[in-house]
Amino acid sequence: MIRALLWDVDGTLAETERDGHLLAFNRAFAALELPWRWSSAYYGELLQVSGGYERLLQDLASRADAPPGEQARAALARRIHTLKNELYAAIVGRGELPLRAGVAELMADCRGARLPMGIATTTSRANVDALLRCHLGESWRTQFAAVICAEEAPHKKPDPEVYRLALAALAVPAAQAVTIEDAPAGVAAARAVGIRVVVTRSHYFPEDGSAVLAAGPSLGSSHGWQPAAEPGASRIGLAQIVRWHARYGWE
Ligand code: XBP
Repeated sequence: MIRALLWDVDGTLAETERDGHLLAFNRAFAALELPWRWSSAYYGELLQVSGGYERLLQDLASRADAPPGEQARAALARRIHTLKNELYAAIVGRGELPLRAGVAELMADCRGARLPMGIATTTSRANVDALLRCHLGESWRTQFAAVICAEEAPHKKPDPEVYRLALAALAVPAAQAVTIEDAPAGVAAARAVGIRVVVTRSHYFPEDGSAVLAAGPSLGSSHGWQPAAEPGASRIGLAQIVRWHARYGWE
């Protein structure tokens, strides 16, 4: 039995890394008259580091033209990161970042079944607010029983803190929750506390999920899933996730 469905945000609800954060980082560099630009391939490598601020620190540490001292680099990273998040919110606010296929429908399934939903992300709360306000409206927060972001969980994925806090807020045991994730760090964080994971592969994380409930290309299609989804279904709905969860319980 499932008693809660959790959602990761970046890459899972929308292709936020490719179509939002990367653009916003590069626009922040330009606005601050910094000569740096991140390519899509390089950003893919930087995504090994969770957290936009931490990603900036990692990049600055390898640049000969970055400020030499640790404190100066941290201050610059803070400035860039703040501006990046403003520019990200602007991209989202203009409606340029659609939800991934099947996301709105699965949320509607949960609401229809009165299944509590939670957000478990280590992105900043302002970014989550911008994205969900745009797609679910001003009162988006009321649709989620728990919303845990970087502010509550500063130890970022793969640290399990965010999932531990989400389970506590939902008051649901790990074995009765399922989370939707795209990245190995998120899968590791959820699994570390015993939450079963459905992986929707994303642009930067196209690899197969291992040791997960199911992995596939998109909630918007029943094709390409492992284990296979019910034939004939047009998308991955709550009933399919409940079936995968039940099957896992028997093995
Ligand atoms: C994704 C992240 C975030 C975003 C950028 O976390 O690592 O850092 O890339 O957001 P999750 P910030 O997969 O848990 O959603 O700049 O706010 O960190």
